[in-house]
Amino acid sequence: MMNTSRNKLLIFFIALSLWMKGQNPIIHNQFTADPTARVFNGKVYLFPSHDIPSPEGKNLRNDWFCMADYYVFSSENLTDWTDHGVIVSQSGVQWVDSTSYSMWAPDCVERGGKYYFYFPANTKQVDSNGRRGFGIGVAIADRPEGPYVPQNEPINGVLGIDPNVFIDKDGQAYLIWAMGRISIAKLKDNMLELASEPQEMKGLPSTGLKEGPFLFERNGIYYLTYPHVDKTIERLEYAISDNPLGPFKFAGVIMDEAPNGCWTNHQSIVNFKGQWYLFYHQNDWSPKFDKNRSVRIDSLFFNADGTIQKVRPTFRGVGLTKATDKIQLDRYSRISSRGASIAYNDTLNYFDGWKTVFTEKNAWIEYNGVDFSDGNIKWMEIKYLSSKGTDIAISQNGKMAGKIKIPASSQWTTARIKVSGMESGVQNLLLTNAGNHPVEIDWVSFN
Ligand code: FUB
Repeated sequence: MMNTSRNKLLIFFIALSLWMKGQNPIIHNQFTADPTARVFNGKVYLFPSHDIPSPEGKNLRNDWFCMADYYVFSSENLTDWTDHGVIVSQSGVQWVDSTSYSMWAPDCVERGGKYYFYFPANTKQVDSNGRRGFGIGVAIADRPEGPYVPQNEPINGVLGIDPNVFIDKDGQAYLIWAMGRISIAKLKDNMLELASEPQEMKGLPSTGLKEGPFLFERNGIYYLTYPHVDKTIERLEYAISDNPLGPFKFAGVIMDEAPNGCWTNHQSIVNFKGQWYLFYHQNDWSPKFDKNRSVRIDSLFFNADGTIQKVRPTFRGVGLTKATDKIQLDRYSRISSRGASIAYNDTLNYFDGWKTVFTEKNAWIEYNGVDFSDGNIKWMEIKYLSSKGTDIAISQNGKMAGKIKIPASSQWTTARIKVSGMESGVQNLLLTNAGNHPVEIDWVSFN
């Protein structure tokens, strides 16, 4: 009895520790890539690839993608993410070469109360040239979190990566995948077999790699989105049609090439509670190796004619942050052009995150969407380093709330400082270095 309660308590604390906070990147405990987001039962479920550094002694390239399994995450508010753990791994699927670490971009859809998880991986079987091609497999569950039971064989007649399943309004399901070009075929009602011959999706740019298809429908327009190497690295583009089978017509760029040079990008687009979101990836936790990526979210908007407005990648991402949580100002929504910058806390451990660095008086940083509705704020906690100390001015929604003194400290210190005049409600929080000396800030929090 004692043990059962203790176990329950342990599970509760483990579950708590698995909560991750919003801001970009959104998952903080591992590398994640190729995000497929789906809305199931009022929550957003994220089915990403799981990049890892190549393990030693496995005869693997250490400059290439390395993925052994899939995790699933869920969120009710796009800010707090729960990690539900591994759902499928290369050692648990009969047809997968369990030494290949090739579990690339997946997808998951619901049909008739069952969840169908589609994933590519190298097959055990070799072709006539001794190469192992990519098959696409399916694992089935009763709940989005799993447990998932993989089929013993990959889908017959499909060789490729980046599966995407689209179910149209008439109930017809389609499987779309990439392999040099982007192909589509109808799926049978069992969601496990092709119901038509694969055909190339026509109307996309004829040169440059295209992969990562994600098809969705809005107001009768079918949007085929895909990463494309137009110049040297991938950008996100889309083409439109009045039929899921096409032909499609190139319609524009959704997101330009990553400013940090990440070679790949990969997208999904969902509507959650009336707002459209773009899920994509860059390599924030691994700035020197772009095969260890991390998932981000930004809001996406349509023009009145149905075209998609270009999305600018942000650090701030989406969702509200509670004033009582640690507010990572370095995931800012705006920053002053002089005297303010961000830097990694620890360049030997990028997962330790970032800090805000103010080197000049009047440098400022703004973090929008802070929820102060928890009540009467009296204190600000701040983790900082400032060898001479300084003053910090705090504004909410452009209105000065007050100024606090930061005592000198050459070590990272967490100080609890009295504040007054803080408004409740959702606020854009802006901190200014109002003193004459530099300061570095890891996070702030209010209570
Ligand atoms: O994650 C491995 C591959 O990189 C994916 O399958 C592609 O879409 C690209 O993101």
